[in-house]
Amino acid sequence: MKFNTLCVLGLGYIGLPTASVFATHGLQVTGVDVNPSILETLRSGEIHIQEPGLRTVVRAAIHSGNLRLSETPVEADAFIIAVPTPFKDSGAEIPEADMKYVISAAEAIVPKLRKGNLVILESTSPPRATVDIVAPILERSGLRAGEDFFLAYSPERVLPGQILRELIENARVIGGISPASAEAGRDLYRVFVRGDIILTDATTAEMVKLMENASRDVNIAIANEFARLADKFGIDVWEAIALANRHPRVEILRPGPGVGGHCISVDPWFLVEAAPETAVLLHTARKINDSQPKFVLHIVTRALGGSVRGKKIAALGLAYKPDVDDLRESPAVEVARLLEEAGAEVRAYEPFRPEAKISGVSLVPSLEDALADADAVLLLVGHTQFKSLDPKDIAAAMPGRTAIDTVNGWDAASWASAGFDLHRLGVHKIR
Ligand code: SAJ
Repeated sequence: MKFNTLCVLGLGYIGLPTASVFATHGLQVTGVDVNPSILETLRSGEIHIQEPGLRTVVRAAIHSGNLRLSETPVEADAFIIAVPTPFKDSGAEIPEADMKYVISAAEAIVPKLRKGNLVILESTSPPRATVDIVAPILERSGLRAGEDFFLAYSPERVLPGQILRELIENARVIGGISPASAEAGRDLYRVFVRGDIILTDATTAEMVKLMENASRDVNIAIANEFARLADKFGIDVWEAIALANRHPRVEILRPGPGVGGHCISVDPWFLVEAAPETAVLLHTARKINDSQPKFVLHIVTRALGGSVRGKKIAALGLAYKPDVDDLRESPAVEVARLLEEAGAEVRAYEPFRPEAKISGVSLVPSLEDALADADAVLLLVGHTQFKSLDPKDIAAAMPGRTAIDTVNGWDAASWASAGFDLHRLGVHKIR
């Protein structure tokens, strides 16, 4: 099948790069977003998200005339739904996926849907969403899914920071609600995808995405649990992991202050919510990773002699992982909040977002500001610039001599020789 026109609903982290790359590969694309301020930003030649290289591609797409922007969908050969699937704000122990954006996007397509069209859902969704939620809405058009129009689910798997490269190079799974739907999806993505395109059914494709991120969450949870066990038994977890990973079939990930971002810490809940009695391991992993900031609080409290009250702590890094500016679901933010709640005076410095405002956390605009009069320095994110700090410079910039490293970013010997008492997550000396 050949597609000439495409309508992409949702111009966020996935929709915007996807729409732009299709446009620069010759399709006539309409990018749709319900938020007028996003459209305004894009029209002015700027972008509302941070992603290397994206602004250039978006500008080229708009400049070529192939990418147009609209608040509502238009008729097209194919539609891609790439809207967010957040949680409902219910405060329940198991968060519930909020499918309202997917539902309203599908509803907006209905009046524009024609025989022979293709609709693809890319938003991360609970299992069976394509079949049980999207198909019935689209069939309100009077057309039958899989017979009159094609319908497929295709998960995005790009890594923030590498989106443009991975969009093109990664293998892509396309799950159709019929084999012909999957084939239609393949014909669309072939326009720019250089990686393998693998066809399956829609629910399998939904599960693939959730399983990928849930398995990473479980693997990080075990690393975090090992860090707590190492602390209990008086060993160095980093050394133990390095040694265990010499086994040819073992690959333990890195412990840290917890799991953040909008994917790994979120997606497993879609499975837990859909089958709480079955997804027991996934639920446990979520609880372990979500409680890791509390473990960090425990380490910091111990390092400061049993209480953080009134202690001035320079917290280095608030992003959810190294070398990104994304603060969503960040465990580092949670650690800073917990410390402030416990009475510490935290001065948090995030070099990628020095001006950010976060409730419950005091941010300062420079490293110097964070360190001046600090009793302790706490490394929360392994940003390259933090790992390469010279402990002698830090010693000169702050009065305290306590350092706490939650990501194994600092060399114990050089910090000790600069006069610091260095405490590391997962390392505890027991006499
Ligand atoms: N983390 C650890 N220890 C590790 C690895 C990561 O504590 O050994 C932490 C990070 O610091 C971070 C969190 O886990 O807080 C998640 O980071 P990540 O790099 O694992 O993942 P994301 O959220 O940046 O991107 C992931 C990717 N999925 C996988 O690697 C399986 C990406 O391919 C997906 O497209 C993306 O989620 C998504 O959108 O689902």
